[in-house]
Amino acid sequence: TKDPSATAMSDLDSLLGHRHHPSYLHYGTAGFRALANTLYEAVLRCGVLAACRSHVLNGKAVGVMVTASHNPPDDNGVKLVEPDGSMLNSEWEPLATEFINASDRPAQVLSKMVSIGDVATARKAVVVVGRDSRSSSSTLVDLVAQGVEAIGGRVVHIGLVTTPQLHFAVRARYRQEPCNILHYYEIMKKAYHKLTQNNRFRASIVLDGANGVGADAIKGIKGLIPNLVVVNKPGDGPLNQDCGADFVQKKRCPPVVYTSDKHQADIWASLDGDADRLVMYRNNGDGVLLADGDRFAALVAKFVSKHLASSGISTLTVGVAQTAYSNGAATEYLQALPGVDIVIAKTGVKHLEKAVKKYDVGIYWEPNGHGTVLFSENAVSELQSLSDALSGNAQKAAQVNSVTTLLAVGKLANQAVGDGIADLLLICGILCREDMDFDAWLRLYDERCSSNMVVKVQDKSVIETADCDRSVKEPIALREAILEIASAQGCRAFVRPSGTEDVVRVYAEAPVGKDDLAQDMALRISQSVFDHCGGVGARP
Ligand code: G16
Repeated sequence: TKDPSATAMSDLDSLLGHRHHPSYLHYGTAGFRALANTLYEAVLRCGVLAACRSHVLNGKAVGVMVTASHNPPDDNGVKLVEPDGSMLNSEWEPLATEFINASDRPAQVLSKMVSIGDVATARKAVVVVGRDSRSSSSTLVDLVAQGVEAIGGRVVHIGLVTTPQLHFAVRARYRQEPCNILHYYEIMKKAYHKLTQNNRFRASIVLDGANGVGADAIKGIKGLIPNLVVVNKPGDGPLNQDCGADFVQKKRCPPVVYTSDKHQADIWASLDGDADRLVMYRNNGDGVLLADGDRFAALVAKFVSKHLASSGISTLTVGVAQTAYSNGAATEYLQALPGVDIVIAKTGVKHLEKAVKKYDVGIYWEPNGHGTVLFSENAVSELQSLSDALSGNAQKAAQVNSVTTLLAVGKLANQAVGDGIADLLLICGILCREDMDFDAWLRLYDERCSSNMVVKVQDKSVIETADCDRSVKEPIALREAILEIASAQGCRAFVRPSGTEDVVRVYAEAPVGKDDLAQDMALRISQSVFDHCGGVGARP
């Protein structure tokens, strides 16, 4: 008799064939990303991989999102989501990289983690698949499904969704809640009303949807923010081009609005292509006064720490995770908040998520606008028990108010991943409750000047970083150049290879009011990167 496992492996090898994507792909900051038309084979294999992951987790549904988020329209990507809605288990990342790149007998690679024959015969793997609005996404979804089904797994299609909606749906299924997008909106609406205590958010907002799926998804919360106008919807212009959260945050300038109407509002906000990031700003025509992810973290941490103190619960720990990009002034602000720990993590939500998981209330935001606040099971149950115990106690109204508020924050914030739409409601809800306007929010601290640049090099992997990307280990000449360029008082700078694009990112920070210095440092460091790491194209 034939060994079923060997048969399944050879069948799979012949389906997967030979690797033909042009370059070695890494499971990077947010999964695999590249030009969409180079990804077919990798995406098919991701379907197989996701089914295997679900199988080893005893048939719990795993998620696959087809998106390249903030990247240009011709790119696409794929990332895997664990059954509880978190990012793919980090032990599986190297396996994913090895499997996707194996040019010969790829099934052998997988068999290190799982017996392929078992997956195919048990037929219990379930994979929930979603996609963003890119024109290439439907084809890639079909390939994911083909990969899942090739080894007997079942696909649950949730169609066109934001990345956070996919994470939410996978987590909901795990918790035996309805795995659909209606449920997502219902939970948010209820929590928003609790948080605002049914008060109206008065300021007007123009929301830039980056010409992506977020501009459609926001319709689900229609009416919660009465003066909200959405611009840059799918089809208005190219995805993320000269608009969206990444553009506004990096360039510090307002988005292009692709329709001819003129818009004015108290506050502007930009989502990115798959709506997992949000930044807010005052738009003064040629520049912006930006509330980036650091400001979100500061406002949320201040609010949470105040309500924890007045809830009377002293046992819950609070941690805020930041990255190398976090502004020094934000770090100092957070350090001064009572009972709040600060931790630094490598760039990438997957690292921040891990860094705050040990806290009862874990707050993380990257300055690029990607973040959320996570409440542990323990935090929710302590708050819920106190809420039950105090129910109807008029003498403890302030305490009840704080407990109810914290529970609402934990429901409104996406508990799986950073979510631009949930974050918009969370920030508006907190501003409303605190009776704060946008300028008062910006006054929480004076941001230091910073500058971001990107440099193209032949091979970005020649750069090795240390200390959560805050210093360069290799090449030594680059390391020394950065130390020298950023040696002035109150300055710092670093470079790191991007995990989502084929570029090296450069960041420089200088004291308040020294914008020219920050820009000059970023330029000189970009030139060093170009000189020491094989720059491509025009020297910066
Ligand atoms: C992704 C990650 C973020 C990360 C960003 C940039 O964002 O989810 O955590 O900050 O890429 O990463 P890198 O600097 O390595 O290119 P998105 O919105 O594209 O999914």
